[in-house]
Amino acid sequence: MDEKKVLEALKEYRKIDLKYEDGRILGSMCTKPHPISKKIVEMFLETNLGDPGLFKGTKKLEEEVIGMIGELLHNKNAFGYIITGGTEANLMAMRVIKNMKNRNAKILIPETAHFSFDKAEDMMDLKFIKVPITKDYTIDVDFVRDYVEDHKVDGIVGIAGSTELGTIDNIEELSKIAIDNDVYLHVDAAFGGFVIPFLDKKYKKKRINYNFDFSLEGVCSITIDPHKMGLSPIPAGGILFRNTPLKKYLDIEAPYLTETQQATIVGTRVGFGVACTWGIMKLLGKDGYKKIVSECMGNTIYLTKKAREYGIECVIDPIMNIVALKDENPNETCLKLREKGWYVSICKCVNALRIVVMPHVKKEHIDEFVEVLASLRV
Ligand code: 0PR
Repeated sequence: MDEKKVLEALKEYRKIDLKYEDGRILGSMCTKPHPISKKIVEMFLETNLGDPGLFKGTKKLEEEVIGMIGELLHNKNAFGYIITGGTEANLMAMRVIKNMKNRNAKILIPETAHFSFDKAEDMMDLKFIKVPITKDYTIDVDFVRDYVEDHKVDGIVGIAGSTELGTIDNIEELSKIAIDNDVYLHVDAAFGGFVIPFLDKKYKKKRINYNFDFSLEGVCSITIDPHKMGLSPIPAGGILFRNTPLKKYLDIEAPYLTETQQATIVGTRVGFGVACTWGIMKLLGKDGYKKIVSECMGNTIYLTKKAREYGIECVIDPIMNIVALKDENPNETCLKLREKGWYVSICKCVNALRIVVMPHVKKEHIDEFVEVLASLRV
C-alpha cells in the first residue's frame, strides 16, 4: 500500500471509534488530552525511558515532573516514575511491600479497590484481606485498627477517589494506624490525585477528610495518574514514593543498559508521557487545573439535579466528578443505553449506573442523556 492508501484505510477504522467530543462517553476516566499534547508527542515520539542514558533530557524531565507532582502532594523529596497507568503504579507499590517483607505479604485492602490490585495479588502471591466498607462506601477504619492490632500485617491500601463512587477513605486514620504498627501504607489516588488538590471549598463536605497525601507521615506511596484528570495522553500513570531508599525494593539489575538498575515493570517505555505531563502541568498551573475541576464539579451537580427532576436518585451525594445513579437493573439499562449510542458504566458495589463527568462531558450532553435515560424507565 502507498502512504495515502494506508492513511485512508486507517481513517476508516478510526471512524468506528467513539469520540470524546461527541459527549457519548460517560463512563470513562480518560478524556481528550490537552491540545498541546500533539506537538509534544511529535517532539518526543521516539524517546525511550527504558534506557535513560540515551535520553538524558527526557529523564531530566521525569525527575522534574516527579518533583512537581511531589510538591503538589506535599513532599519535595518524593521519588517516582511516570509509567503506563494506575495498574503499573499499584503493581509497583505492591512489589515494594512484598520485597520489604520478603515473604508472602499480608495486605489489608478495601472492597472498593480497583481490580488492578487483584492482578498484583495473582502475580505476586500476596495475601489480601478484603476490608468491609461502611455505609459511606469507605474503608472500615475500625476493622483495620482491630485487625492490625491482632494480626501480623505488612501493608494497608487506602483509596482517594474510588473507581465506582469517587469516595475517599479516611487516609489520616489509616496513616495513624500504619505509624503505630509499623505497616506500609499505599494510597491509590489514580483518579483523585488530580482532583482533590484542586477542589474548591464550595464543593467540599464537612464530614469528609480530604487529607490523602505525604503530609500524613504514614503514607509511603501514592498512585496519581496524569492520563486521567491530569489531561495527559495515554500512557501516563504516576507512582510516587516517600523517599529514595524505597527504590532498592524495586531495582532489578540491568547491567548492559546505560543505567544499570531498572525499577519500573515495563522496560522499554515511552518518554512522551513524561514530556506531556511536564508541559501540561506547566501550561495549566494550579489555577488551570482548579478551573477544570470546578467545571467538572459544576456539571456533576447539574447532572444530579437534572436526574432528580426525572425521579432518578443518586447513591451518594457526589464527592468528586463521579455520579452513581440508582438503577434496579444496571446491566440491562447499560445495554439499552448503548443501543441508543450512550456509553455509561456500572457499579458492582451497589445497583447503579456510573457516570464520570470528565471535561468532555458538557451540560447539553447531560440534558440529552437524562432524557434518554428517563425515557427507558417509563
Ligand atoms: N486505580 C483506580 C482508583 C482506578 O480507577 C483505575 C482505573 C486504576 C487504578 C487503574 O488505572 P489504569 O487503567 O490506568 O491502569 N480506573 C478506570 C476504570 O476501571 C480505568 C478506565 C479508564 C476504564 C477509561 C475505562 C475507560 O474508558 O474505570
